[in-house]
Amino acid sequence: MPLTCQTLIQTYPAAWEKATTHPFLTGCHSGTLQPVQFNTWLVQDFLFVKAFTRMVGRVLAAAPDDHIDVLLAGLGALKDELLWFEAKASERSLNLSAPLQPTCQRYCEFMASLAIASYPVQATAIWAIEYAYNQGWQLPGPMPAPYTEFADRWGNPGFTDYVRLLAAQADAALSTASPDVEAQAEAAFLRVAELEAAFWQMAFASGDEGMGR
Ligand code: HMH
Repeated sequence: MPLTCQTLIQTYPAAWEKATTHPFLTGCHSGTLQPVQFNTWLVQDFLFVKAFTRMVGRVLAAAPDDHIDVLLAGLGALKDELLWFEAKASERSLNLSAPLQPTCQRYCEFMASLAIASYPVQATAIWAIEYAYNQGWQLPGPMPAPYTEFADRWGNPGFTDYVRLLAAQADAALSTASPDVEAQAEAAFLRVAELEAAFWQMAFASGDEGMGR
């Protein structure tokens, strides 16, 4: 039986749960998150999305003809998303040319390393990255202001459909993959899960420095 996205989720429920549930997200839901925590996430996620956009561009270059349309739509949405991040940062007077924190840096390096991976591995990673936010922002339930629009960006029905199309494309690519490529796709999925959990923790922990905690 070929590897599929659904198999990955079912095989590694604990890793996926850590990727998609975190006190950062429940803190948004309950209103207990501190502004410094959210602002750190906002700036680092802008830097992340810039690197992710470059990754999707590279994957587009490797994609079969019938996968171009979905990836191109994804890139169109990312163009809008980068402008939206700039607007949100400006509302909060945040500096988007801040340095990457080590966890964000690690995630960006992982995405850069996928340039030499084969297409089924790349397609699996893109799906996992988008599905993590699609689930993570929705799982706590409706988010209060000012987080509503953030939850909606990755939880809206159009984005959910896009993630389903990404899963279908990853499944199609995996259906003819060798056992070695399957193993690489599985490793990429687990790496995304680990980096997602670390990314939430990076933002959640900010503000703790030098406060004796
Ligand atoms: C860390 N993972 C992270 N940020 C994002 N914006 C997404 C996934 C979804 O694109």
